Amino acid sequence: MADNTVYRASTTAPVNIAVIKYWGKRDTALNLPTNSSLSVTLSQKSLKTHTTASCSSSYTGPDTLVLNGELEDIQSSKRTQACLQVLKRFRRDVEKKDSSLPKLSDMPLRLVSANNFPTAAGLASSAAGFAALVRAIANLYELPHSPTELSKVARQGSGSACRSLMGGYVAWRAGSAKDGSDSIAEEVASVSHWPDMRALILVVSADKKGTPSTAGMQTTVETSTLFPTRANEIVPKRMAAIEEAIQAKDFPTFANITMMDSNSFHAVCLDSWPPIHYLNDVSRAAMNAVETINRRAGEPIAAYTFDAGPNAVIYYQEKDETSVAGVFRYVLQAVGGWDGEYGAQIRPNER
Ligand code: 2P0
Repeated sequence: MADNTVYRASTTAPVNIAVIKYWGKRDTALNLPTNSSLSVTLSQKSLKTHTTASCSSSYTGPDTLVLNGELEDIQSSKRTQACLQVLKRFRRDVEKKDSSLPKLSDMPLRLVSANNFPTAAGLASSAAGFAALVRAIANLYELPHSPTELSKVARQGSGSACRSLMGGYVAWRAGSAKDGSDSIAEEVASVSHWPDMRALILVVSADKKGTPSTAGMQTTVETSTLFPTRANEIVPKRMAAIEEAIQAKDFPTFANITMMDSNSFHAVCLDSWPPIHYLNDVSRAAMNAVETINRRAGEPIAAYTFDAGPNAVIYYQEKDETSVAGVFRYVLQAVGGWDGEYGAQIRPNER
């Protein structure tokens, strides 16, 4: 008799927001970066992807993914296929070792995924998306692999996804191996190490971004004259310095490096040809507000950072909640840019 059992696993994955930005690939097929990066994983109470993976021999047809209620074309997505192939190979290895296990690796997969925030609006949706996809299938297949091993799989889906498999403060080491074996994510500090850290997300626009990251970073690598200095000289120094600041819970240093690296990333975008613009007037108003807050405080108590879109993420410490989050509500209401939907205090997240 045919076994029609449906095997199923669900998971959620958090968004991460980089303080040292990933921008540029040295290998586009494997998603190997030109420089290391470092991020903070945010609480899943506010921003997350929920994914359910199931498989059954009663399913017919190819593997499918429904994202936010719509069927995605994953057959022509090389990145998704790369992730699925590696995970199926891992499962086959497990099945070879124990022949009593069901042959899940031969069954079609059904993936259903939903974000609780705007997709592709520069809020790292691909990071949470691929991290959730890899984790859900790894759970379904009961794979014994560590988060660092799985980070290599998620990286092939979307570079920044490798950082969403861990909590707290996460470094993605660029590595140097051609096959990407040393391009991995690792936790540099847990959330409990610096429990006062907060992030304020200002959704300036929930529209899809103008220049997708993958295309944008290739343009930068190919055309920006400032980029080699950023990738080879500036970022390695900043990686070391910000890791030290995190270990020492030195917020002023953390803040200065975070803001400088965001500006450096947007500078190489502007230095690309044709130029890439992600910031808008509301973004610049947010930067000015942070500068004013820090000037009044006499030291950095807030740090802005912007990804591939105009939305601002402001890092600060809980003790400065009133001086930072309170001021933002007021300033952005005045310029008409306060959405408020995600203008909540967000804690970093433990995996
Ligand atoms: C980051 N970003 O470090 C940087 C900062 C955007 C600006 O990672 O091509 O979606 O899928 O590897 O991961 C966005 O790039 O790019 C990104 P792919 P991804 O978070």
